[in-house]
Amino acid sequence: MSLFRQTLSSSKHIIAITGAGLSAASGIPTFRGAGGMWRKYDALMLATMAAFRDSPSRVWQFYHYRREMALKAQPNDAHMTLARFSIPHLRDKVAPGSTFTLITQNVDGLSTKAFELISSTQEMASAEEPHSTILEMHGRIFDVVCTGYNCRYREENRDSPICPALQGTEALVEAGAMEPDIPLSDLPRCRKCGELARPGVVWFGEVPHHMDEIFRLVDEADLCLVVGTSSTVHPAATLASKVKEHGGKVAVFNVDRSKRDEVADFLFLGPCEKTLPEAIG
Ligand code: BJW
Ligand code: ZN
Repeated sequence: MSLFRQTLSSSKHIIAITGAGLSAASGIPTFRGAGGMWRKYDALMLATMAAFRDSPSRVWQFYHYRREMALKAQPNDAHMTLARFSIPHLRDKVAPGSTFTLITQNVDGLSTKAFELISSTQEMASAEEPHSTILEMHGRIFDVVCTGYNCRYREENRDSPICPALQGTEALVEAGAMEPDIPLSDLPRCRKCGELARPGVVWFGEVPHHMDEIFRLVDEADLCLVVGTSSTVHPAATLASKVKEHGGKVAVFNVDRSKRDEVADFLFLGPCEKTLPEAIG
C-alpha cells in the first residue's frame, strides 16, 4: 500500500477503466458472473445487432429489465470514492495539478449519479471549478436511438416503463414464464420519425464511444486503475497494457484474478467497494 501511495502521489495523469464489478455492490449483476444469465439467455448473446434483428421484443425485454434495475440502484462506496477522487481539492493523495478521467464500460449511469451526489453536498461548497470527466464508452442504458437509416435520433429516456407493453415483463423473469412476443408497433419508437428505437448502448461489432479521446488519455497516462472488469472485451481489455508499454503503472482492483492482471504493478484483490476507498479514498 505504501508503494502504491507513493506512485499515486507522483502521478500526473491518472485514468480508471471500470467494469460491471464496480456496480455489483449496487445490486446490478455482472455479465460473466452469477446472474449473467437472463432467463435462459446468456446476457452477452443479447448484446448484438443480430440478436436485436432476430427478436427486438426479446432484446427490449432484456434492456427494460435492466433499466428498471438501474433506475432503482444507488451508487456504492466504490462509485463514491471515484467521484470524490475526480474533484481536485478532495483528491489529497495526489500531486496538485494532476488529472483524473474515469473511463467506464458500464451503461448504468451510476458513476455520473455518484458525481452528482458529491457535487450537491457541502464537500463541493468551497471547491474550485468542479472537474469531472466520465467517458461512458459502451453508451448508456437510458439513451434510446432511432434505427431509421436517415434519422438515428438519440435521446435520454428515463421513463418507467419505457413503453406500456413492456410493463410487468420484468416480473415474468422471476416467475420463469414464457416471454411475450410484443408486436413491433408496441415497442419503443423514435419520437421524431416513428421508426423502431433501440437501446443506446454499444453492442459487439460496433465502435465504442469517445475512442479518440480514450486513446489520447491512455497515451499520456502514468497510472491506470482497472476496476471490476474481466478485461475480456476489446478495446477496453488492452488499454492498461498500453499504459504499461509506455512506462505507466497499473493497479488492478478485482474480487478475483482476472485476465491480463499479470501486467499489474499493484493487485488489490477483494471487493472494490472496500479496496478502492482504502487505496485512494
Ligand atoms: C468485482 C466485484 C466487486 C465482481 N469488486 N470486482 C480483438 C480481439 C478479439 C475480439 C475483438 C478484438 N477487437 C474487437 C473485438 C470484438 C469484440 C470483443 O471484444 N469480443 C470479445 C468477446 C473477444 N469487441 C467489440 O466488438 C467492441 N467494438 C470494437 O472493438 O470496435 C472496433 C473499434 C475499437 C476501437 C476503435 C475503433 C474501432 C464493442 C464491444 C461492446 C461490448 N458491449 C457490452 C454490452 C454493452 C451493453 C449492455 O450493457 O448490455 O459491454 S458486452 C459487455 O461486456 C458489456 C460490458 O461493458 C463488457 C465488459 O464486461 P465487464 O464489465 O468486464 O463485466 P464482466 O462481467 O465480464 O466482469 C466483471 C468483473 O468484475 C469480473 O472480473 C469479476 O471478478 C469482477 N467483480 N464483483 C471488484 N465487488
Ligand atoms: Zn427516427
